[in-house]
Amino acid sequence: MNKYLDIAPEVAEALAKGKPVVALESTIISHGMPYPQNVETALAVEKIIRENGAVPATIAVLGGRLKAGLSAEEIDYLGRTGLAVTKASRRDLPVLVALGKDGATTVTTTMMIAHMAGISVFATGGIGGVHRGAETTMDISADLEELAQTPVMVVCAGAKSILDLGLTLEYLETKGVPVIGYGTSELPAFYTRSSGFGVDYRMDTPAEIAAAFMAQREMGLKAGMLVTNPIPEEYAMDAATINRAIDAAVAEAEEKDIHGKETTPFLLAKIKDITGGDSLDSNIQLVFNNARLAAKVACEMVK
Ligand code: PSU
Ligand code: MN
Repeated sequence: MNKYLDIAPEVAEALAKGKPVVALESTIISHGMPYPQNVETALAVEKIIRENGAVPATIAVLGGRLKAGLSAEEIDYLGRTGLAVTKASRRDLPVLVALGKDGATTVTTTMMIAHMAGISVFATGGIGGVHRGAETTMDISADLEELAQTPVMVVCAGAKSILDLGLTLEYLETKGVPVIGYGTSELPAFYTRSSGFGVDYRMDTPAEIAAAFMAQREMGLKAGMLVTNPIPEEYAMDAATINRAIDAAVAEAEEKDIHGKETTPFLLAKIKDITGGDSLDSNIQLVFNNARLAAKVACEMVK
Protein backbone atom coordinates (compact mmCIF):
# COMPACT_ATOMS: atom_id res chain seq x y z
CA MET A 1 0.00 0.00 0.00
CA ASN A 2 1.32 3.44 -0.67
CA LYS A 3 2.67 5.38 2.25
CA TYR A 4 0.53 8.45 1.65
CA LEU A 5 -2.76 6.58 2.00
CA ASP A 6 -4.87 6.16 5.15
CA ILE A 7 -7.74 3.70 4.95
CA ALA A 8 -10.26 4.08 7.79
CA PRO A 9 -10.40 0.94 10.00
CA GLU A 10 -13.99 0.06 9.05
CA VAL A 11 -13.19 0.38 5.35
CA ALA A 12 -9.95 -1.61 5.66
CA GLU A 13 -11.79 -4.38 7.48
CA ALA A 14 -14.54 -4.53 4.85
CA LEU A 15 -11.98 -4.69 2.05
CA ALA A 16 -9.97 -7.39 3.81
CA LYS A 17 -13.10 -9.50 4.26
CA GLY A 18 -14.27 -8.99 0.68
CA LYS A 19 -17.30 -6.95 1.74
CA PRO A 20 -18.83 -4.28 -0.53
CA VAL A 21 -17.47 -0.73 -0.23
CA VAL A 22 -18.65 2.42 -2.02
CA ALA A 23 -16.43 5.49 -2.42
CA LEU A 24 -17.83 9.04 -2.24
CA GLU A 25 -16.27 12.32 -3.33
CA SER A 26 -15.69 15.46 -1.25
CA THR A 27 -15.77 18.28 -3.83
CA ILE A 28 -19.54 17.86 -3.78
CA ILE A 29 -19.31 18.63 -0.02
CA SER A 30 -16.92 21.60 -0.07
CA HIS A 31 -17.76 23.12 -3.46
CA GLY A 32 -21.01 21.56 -4.62
CA MET A 33 -23.55 22.48 -1.93
CA PRO A 34 -23.99 25.16 0.77
CA TYR A 35 -23.42 24.49 4.46
CA PRO A 36 -25.11 22.82 6.33
CA GLN A 37 -26.99 20.92 3.59
CA ASN A 38 -23.64 19.65 2.28
CA VAL A 39 -22.77 17.94 5.56
CA GLU A 40 -26.31 16.66 6.13
CA THR A 41 -26.33 15.21 2.62
CA ALA A 42 -22.89 13.62 2.95
CA LEU A 43 -23.88 11.90 6.20
CA ALA A 44 -27.26 10.84 4.80
CA VAL A 45 -25.56 9.34 1.74
CA GLU A 46 -23.28 7.28 3.98
CA LYS A 47 -26.36 6.04 5.86
CA ILE A 48 -28.09 5.03 2.61
CA ILE A 49 -25.03 3.06 1.56
CA ARG A 50 -25.04 1.19 4.86
CA GLU A 51 -28.79 0.50 4.62
CA ASN A 52 -28.12 -1.07 1.24
CA GLY A 53 -25.49 -3.42 2.59
CA ALA A 54 -22.20 -1.66 1.79
CA VAL A 55 -19.60 0.34 3.72
CA PRO A 56 -19.16 4.01 2.70
CA ALA A 57 -15.70 5.50 2.15
CA THR A 58 -15.81 9.26 1.71
CA ILE A 59 -12.55 10.37 0.14
CA ALA A 60 -10.52 13.55 0.67
CA VAL A 61 -7.01 14.85 1.29
CA LEU A 62 -6.49 15.99 4.88
CA GLY A 63 -3.20 17.37 6.14
CA GLY A 64 -1.52 15.92 3.08
CA ARG A 65 -2.84 12.40 3.76
CA LEU A 66 -4.95 10.61 1.15
CA LYS A 67 -8.00 9.47 3.09
CA ALA A 68 -10.34 6.63 2.18
CA GLY A 69 -13.08 6.83 4.79
CA LEU A 70 -13.75 9.95 6.89
CA SER A 71 -15.21 10.48 10.35
CA ALA A 72 -18.36 12.60 10.79
CA GLU A 73 -16.10 15.32 12.25
CA GLU A 74 -13.90 15.30 9.16
CA ILE A 75 -16.94 15.56 6.91
CA ASP A 76 -18.22 18.45 9.00
CA TYR A 77 -14.84 20.18 8.70
CA LEU A 78 -14.87 19.90 4.91
CA GLY A 79 -18.45 21.20 4.77
CA ARG A 80 -17.84 24.18 7.05
CA THR A 81 -14.59 25.13 5.37
CA GLY A 82 -16.29 25.03 1.97
CA LEU A 83 -14.61 26.89 -0.85
CA ALA A 84 -11.50 27.51 1.28
CA VAL A 85 -10.58 23.84 0.74
CA THR A 86 -8.60 23.34 -2.48
CA LYS A 87 -10.58 21.63 -5.22
CA ALA A 88 -8.12 18.83 -5.85
CA SER A 89 -7.68 17.37 -9.30
CA ARG A 90 -4.93 14.98 -10.47
CA ARG A 91 -2.36 17.75 -10.90
CA ASP A 92 -2.93 19.01 -7.34
CA LEU A 93 -2.29 15.76 -5.46
CA PRO A 94 1.53 15.81 -5.35
CA VAL A 95 1.63 19.38 -4.09
CA LEU A 96 -1.08 18.88 -1.44
CA VAL A 97 0.65 15.73 -0.20
CA ALA A 98 4.11 17.29 -0.11
CA LEU A 99 2.92 20.44 1.67
CA GLY A 100 0.56 18.67 4.09
CA LYS A 101 -2.54 20.51 2.84
CA ASP A 102 -6.24 19.68 2.56
CA GLY A 103 -8.05 18.94 -0.68
CA ALA A 104 -11.64 18.22 -1.65
CA THR A 105 -11.48 15.40 -4.17
CA THR A 106 -13.22 15.65 -7.53
CA VAL A 107 -14.39 12.64 -9.51
CA THR A 108 -10.81 12.36 -10.82
CA THR A 109 -8.99 12.25 -7.49
CA THR A 110 -11.72 10.23 -5.80
CA MET A 111 -11.28 7.57 -8.50
CA MET A 112 -7.51 7.68 -8.03
CA ILE A 113 -7.61 7.29 -4.25
CA ALA A 114 -10.41 4.69 -4.41
CA HIS A 115 -8.26 2.64 -6.76
CA MET A 116 -5.19 2.97 -4.51
CA ALA A 117 -7.34 1.70 -1.63
CA GLY A 118 -8.80 -1.20 -3.64
CA ILE A 119 -12.35 0.21 -3.94
CA SER A 120 -14.11 -0.39 -7.28
CA VAL A 121 -17.43 1.44 -7.00
CA PHE A 122 -17.94 5.17 -6.51
CA ALA A 123 -21.20 7.13 -6.27
CA THR A 124 -21.55 10.83 -7.00
CA GLY A 125 -23.92 13.41 -8.51
CA GLY A 126 -22.53 14.49 -11.86
CA ILE A 127 -19.21 14.21 -13.65
CA GLY A 128 -17.14 16.81 -15.44
CA GLY A 129 -16.87 16.61 -19.22
CA VAL A 130 -16.26 18.54 -22.41
CA HIS A 131 -17.41 22.11 -21.83
CA ARG A 132 -19.48 24.00 -24.35
CA GLY A 133 -17.06 25.96 -26.49
CA ALA A 134 -14.22 23.52 -25.77
CA GLU A 135 -13.19 23.72 -29.43
CA THR A 136 -11.61 27.06 -28.56
CA THR A 137 -11.14 26.97 -24.75
CA MET A 138 -9.91 23.35 -24.63
CA ASP A 139 -11.78 23.05 -21.33
CA ILE A 140 -12.19 19.31 -20.95
CA SER A 141 -12.49 17.90 -17.44
CA ALA A 142 -9.73 15.66 -16.13
CA ASP A 143 -12.61 13.35 -15.09
CA LEU A 144 -12.76 12.00 -18.64
CA GLU A 145 -9.05 11.14 -18.73
CA GLU A 146 -9.37 9.47 -15.36
CA LEU A 147 -12.27 7.36 -16.62
CA ALA A 148 -9.98 6.37 -19.47
CA GLN A 149 -7.19 5.12 -17.24
CA THR A 150 -8.48 4.11 -13.81
CA PRO A 151 -10.61 0.99 -13.35
CA VAL A 152 -13.27 2.38 -11.03
CA MET A 153 -16.99 2.43 -11.76
CA VAL A 154 -18.60 5.87 -11.38
CA VAL A 155 -22.34 5.90 -10.69
CA CYS A 156 -23.78 9.33 -11.50
CA ALA A 157 -26.94 11.03 -12.76
CA GLY A 158 -25.35 11.80 -16.13
CA ALA A 159 -23.92 15.24 -16.77
CA LYS A 160 -25.36 18.73 -16.64
CA SER A 161 -25.87 20.57 -19.87
CA ILE A 162 -23.33 23.17 -18.70
CA LEU A 163 -21.32 20.66 -20.74
CA ASP A 164 -21.51 19.71 -24.38
CA LEU A 165 -23.07 16.30 -23.78
CA GLY A 166 -22.57 15.12 -27.35
CA LEU A 167 -18.85 15.88 -27.30
CA THR A 168 -18.54 14.37 -23.82
CA LEU A 169 -19.93 11.07 -25.17
CA GLU A 170 -17.60 11.23 -28.19
CA TYR A 171 -14.62 11.66 -25.89
CA LEU A 172 -15.65 8.70 -23.73
CA GLU A 173 -16.10 6.56 -26.83
CA THR A 174 -12.62 7.46 -28.08
CA LYS A 175 -11.13 6.61 -24.70
CA GLY A 176 -12.89 3.25 -24.45
CA VAL A 177 -15.13 4.05 -21.51
CA PRO A 178 -18.44 2.13 -21.52
CA VAL A 179 -21.44 4.37 -20.76
CA ILE A 180 -24.30 2.39 -19.21
CA GLY A 181 -27.85 3.67 -18.70
CA TYR A 182 -29.60 2.16 -15.70
CA GLY A 183 -33.14 1.45 -16.84
CA THR A 184 -32.75 3.90 -19.72
CA SER A 185 -31.22 4.04 -23.18
CA GLU A 186 -30.85 7.81 -22.97
CA LEU A 187 -28.09 9.74 -21.21
CA PRO A 188 -29.70 11.47 -18.21
CA ALA A 189 -28.95 15.20 -17.91
CA PHE A 190 -28.62 15.35 -14.11
CA TYR A 191 -31.70 17.50 -13.25
CA THR A 192 -33.76 15.84 -15.96
CA ARG A 193 -34.13 12.23 -17.04
CA SER A 194 -33.39 12.76 -20.68
CA SER A 195 -30.91 14.60 -22.87
CA GLY A 196 -31.66 13.44 -26.39
CA PHE A 197 -28.33 11.53 -26.46
CA GLY A 198 -28.14 7.74 -26.31
CA VAL A 199 -25.99 5.71 -23.93
CA ASP A 200 -23.95 2.73 -25.15
CA TYR A 201 -25.96 0.09 -23.30
CA ARG A 202 -29.12 -0.03 -21.27
CA MET A 203 -28.99 -2.33 -18.23
CA ASP A 204 -31.89 -3.04 -15.91
CA THR A 205 -30.27 -4.80 -12.97
CA PRO A 206 -27.32 -4.14 -10.63
CA ALA A 207 -26.14 -7.70 -11.41
CA GLU A 208 -25.71 -6.93 -15.12
CA ILE A 209 -23.73 -3.79 -14.32
CA ALA A 210 -21.50 -5.69 -11.89
CA ALA A 211 -20.93 -8.44 -14.48
CA ALA A 212 -19.85 -5.95 -17.14
CA PHE A 213 -17.40 -4.33 -14.77
CA MET A 214 -15.94 -7.69 -13.68
CA ALA A 215 -15.48 -8.73 -17.30
CA GLN A 216 -13.70 -5.48 -18.04
CA ARG A 217 -11.41 -5.93 -15.07
CA GLU A 218 -10.69 -9.60 -15.69
CA MET A 219 -9.68 -8.81 -19.26
CA GLY A 220 -7.19 -6.36 -17.84
CA LEU A 221 -8.73 -3.32 -19.53
CA LYS A 222 -7.65 -0.26 -17.67
CA ALA A 223 -10.64 2.02 -18.21
CA GLY A 224 -13.32 2.88 -15.70
CA MET A 225 -17.03 2.59 -16.39
CA LEU A 226 -19.71 5.26 -16.33
CA VAL A 227 -23.09 4.21 -14.99
CA THR A 228 -25.75 6.85 -15.51
CA ASN A 229 -28.82 6.70 -13.31
CA PRO A 230 -31.71 9.04 -14.09
CA ILE A 231 -33.06 11.27 -11.31
CA PRO A 232 -36.34 9.83 -9.94
CA GLU A 233 -39.30 11.29 -11.85
CA GLU A 234 -40.79 13.03 -8.80
CA TYR A 235 -37.61 15.05 -8.21
CA ALA A 236 -36.80 15.88 -11.83
CA MET A 237 -36.87 19.56 -12.79
CA ASP A 238 -38.73 21.20 -15.62
CA ALA A 239 -36.36 21.05 -18.60
CA ALA A 240 -37.13 24.56 -19.90
CA THR A 241 -36.58 26.14 -16.46
CA ILE A 242 -33.28 24.44 -15.81
CA ASN A 243 -31.98 24.99 -19.34
CA ARG A 244 -32.73 28.70 -19.10
CA ALA A 245 -30.77 28.86 -15.84
CA ILE A 246 -27.87 26.94 -17.39
CA ASP A 247 -27.75 29.18 -20.46
CA ALA A 248 -27.71 32.31 -18.27
CA ALA A 249 -24.94 30.84 -16.10
CA VAL A 250 -22.81 29.90 -19.12
CA ALA A 251 -23.28 33.41 -20.61
CA GLU A 252 -22.24 35.07 -17.34
CA ALA A 253 -19.16 32.85 -17.01
CA GLU A 254 -18.11 33.87 -20.49
CA GLU A 255 -18.75 37.55 -19.84
CA LYS A 256 -16.72 37.44 -16.59
CA ASP A 257 -13.94 35.44 -18.26
CA ILE A 258 -14.16 32.63 -15.71
CA HIS A 259 -11.86 29.81 -16.68
CA GLY A 260 -9.80 26.83 -15.47
CA LYS A 261 -10.85 25.06 -12.32
CA GLU A 262 -13.22 27.94 -11.40
CA THR A 263 -15.57 27.29 -14.31
CA THR A 264 -17.54 24.33 -12.99
CA PRO A 265 -18.01 25.64 -9.41
CA PHE A 266 -19.00 29.06 -10.82
CA LEU A 267 -21.64 27.53 -13.09
CA LEU A 268 -23.01 25.27 -10.37
CA ALA A 269 -23.33 28.16 -7.90
CA LYS A 270 -25.02 30.41 -10.50
CA ILE A 271 -27.55 27.74 -11.41
CA LYS A 272 -28.41 27.38 -7.75
CA ASP A 273 -28.87 31.17 -7.38
CA ILE A 274 -31.04 31.43 -10.47
CA THR A 275 -33.30 28.49 -9.60
CA GLY A 276 -33.67 29.72 -6.03
CA GLY A 277 -32.70 26.50 -4.33
CA ASP A 278 -35.11 24.19 -6.21
CA SER A 279 -32.13 22.64 -7.91
CA LEU A 280 -30.48 21.87 -4.57
CA ASP A 281 -33.34 19.60 -3.56
CA SER A 282 -33.14 17.73 -6.86
CA ASN A 283 -29.38 17.51 -6.51
CA ILE A 284 -29.63 15.94 -3.04
CA GLN A 285 -32.24 13.42 -4.14
CA LEU A 286 -30.30 12.26 -7.18
CA VAL A 287 -27.20 11.68 -5.07
CA PHE A 288 -29.27 9.51 -2.71
CA ASN A 289 -30.57 7.59 -5.70
CA ASN A 290 -27.04 7.02 -7.01
CA ALA A 291 -25.82 5.89 -3.59
CA ARG A 292 -28.56 3.23 -3.50
CA LEU A 293 -27.66 1.90 -6.92
CA ALA A 294 -23.90 1.95 -6.24
CA ALA A 295 -24.37 -0.01 -3.01
CA LYS A 296 -26.46 -2.62 -4.83
CA VAL A 297 -23.87 -2.98 -7.58
CA ALA A 298 -21.06 -3.22 -5.01
CA CYS A 299 -22.98 -6.03 -3.26
CA GLU A 300 -23.34 -7.90 -6.58
CA MET A 301 -19.66 -7.46 -7.31
CA VAL A 302 -18.48 -9.32 -4.20
CA LYS A 303 -20.85 -12.28 -4.68
N1 PSU B 1 -20.56 18.46 -11.91
C1 PSU B 1 -21.63 18.48 -11.09
N2 PSU B 1 -21.43 18.56 -9.76
C2 PSU B 1 -20.17 18.58 -9.21
C3 PSU B 1 -19.06 18.53 -10.09
C4 PSU B 1 -19.30 18.47 -11.40
O1 PSU B 1 -22.74 18.47 -11.56
O2 PSU B 1 -20.03 18.65 -8.00
C5 PSU B 1 -17.68 18.51 -9.51
C6 PSU B 1 -17.16 17.07 -9.40
O3 PSU B 1 -16.29 16.98 -8.29
C7 PSU B 1 -16.37 16.93 -10.69
C8 PSU B 1 -15.77 18.30 -10.81
O4 PSU B 1 -15.39 15.93 -10.66
O5 PSU B 1 -16.79 19.19 -10.39
C9 PSU B 1 -15.36 18.60 -12.24
O6 PSU B 1 -14.69 19.81 -12.28
P1 PSU B 1 -13.97 20.28 -13.63
O7 PSU B 1 -15.07 20.54 -14.60
O8 PSU B 1 -13.23 21.51 -13.24
O9 PSU B 1 -13.09 19.16 -14.05
MN1 MN C 1 -12.06 22.44 -16.69
